[in-house]
Amino acid sequence: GEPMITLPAEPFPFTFDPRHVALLCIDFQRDFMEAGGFGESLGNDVSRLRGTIEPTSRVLTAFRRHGWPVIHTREGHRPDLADLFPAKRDRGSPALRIGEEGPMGRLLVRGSAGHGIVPELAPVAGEVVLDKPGKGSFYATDLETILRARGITSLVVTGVTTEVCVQTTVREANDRGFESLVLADCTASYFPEFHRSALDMFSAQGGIVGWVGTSDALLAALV
Ligand code: TIU
Repeated sequence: GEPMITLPAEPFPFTFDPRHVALLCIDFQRDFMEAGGFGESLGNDVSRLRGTIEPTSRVLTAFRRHGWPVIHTREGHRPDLADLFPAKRDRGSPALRIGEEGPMGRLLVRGSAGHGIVPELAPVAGEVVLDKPGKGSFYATDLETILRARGITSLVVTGVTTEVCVQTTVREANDRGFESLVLADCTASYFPEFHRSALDMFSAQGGIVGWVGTSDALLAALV
């Protein structure tokens, strides 16, 4: 069989079995990354996230070349908003609330243009696309079932934003026994200091939540 793969990471090298790895692409949606979406409605500078697209695209290409599983998540709600807690709708005094009509359609509503994944990182046939109502990717989804059904034990994690949906997901994964390598350059926050702190929180205390690495280190280990 294929040998194990090891690459440099914090707090120590990350080793995974290529037969049991998946790439997680968390919420690379236009609503978070483009002007006129939900992220901007909260007062954020969405341009801060766009540097993730190029390195994540290279990692996606590598996973596709190897035929390894790719899972895309999207944060969003049913058109009738039946799965939207009032507290989530009302918090943050957004200029536009979830479900209201914006330049890219209804904010964070499944099926609207803004809810879609940015074209550069669009899913291809055979890849899982997972809709989730919360910040974590395990809450109220079948992600754990999908991973266990495929025997996946290791996750390479990319996505936005680092301290919100990425952090929640990686903590949820850790508690379920999955080992996560978070790629620092394939994740980003509207707040650079939160990005750095979240990454430090993953790898501190001997890797209490997971590992942190870079796309370059991963791609170098895959050749
Ligand atoms: N606001 C923010 O930083 N993030 C989110 O609301 N969702 C995700 O992180 N996907």
